[in-house]
Amino acid sequence: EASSEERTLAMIKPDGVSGNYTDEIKRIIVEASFNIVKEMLTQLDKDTASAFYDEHSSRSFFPDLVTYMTSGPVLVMVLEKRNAVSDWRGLIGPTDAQRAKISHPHSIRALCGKNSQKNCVHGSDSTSSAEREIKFFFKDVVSGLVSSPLSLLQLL
Ligand code: DGI
Repeated sequence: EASSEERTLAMIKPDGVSGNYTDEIKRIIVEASFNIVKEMLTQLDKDTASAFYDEHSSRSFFPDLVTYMTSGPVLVMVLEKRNAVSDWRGLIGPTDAQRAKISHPHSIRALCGKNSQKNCVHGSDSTSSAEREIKFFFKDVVSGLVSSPLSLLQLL
């Protein structure tokens, strides 16, 4: 029933888009019974990538992470199904794609990730993260009022 549906934020990161994995990943998404309710192809700038990963801002890998995330277009999607958050995390596999190839060989990160940074896809890690991240990318179209460059892209 509709009330048990849950939403999560998924992203195909720059290496996934440039490596032409978008169609295969979307096929996996649809076969796993997710609905793709919103999608947006966009290029993250430094401020946007930094804000998205703000919780990691003190980590040593943060500058490299921001450089990577701004290195090319990303495909941002809102996915919907029952247990969307944990089901999508299960499909993408562990953060380190090298590990994923061994422990979760059928996961998406095993398919197209390279290592713990270039790991091809993102998934919200909790329902509260999902809510924040969906708002982060898709909040700004209210009653036809456009208030940010991101939402302009969304309308194209
Ligand atoms: O939720 P995840 O993406 O699985 O993992 P996370 O929230 O711990 O980290 C977010 C992103 O930060 C991850 O997708 C890639 C990057 N990252 C995490 N740990 C490392 C890392 N990048 C590098 N270079 N080294 C790391 O140890």
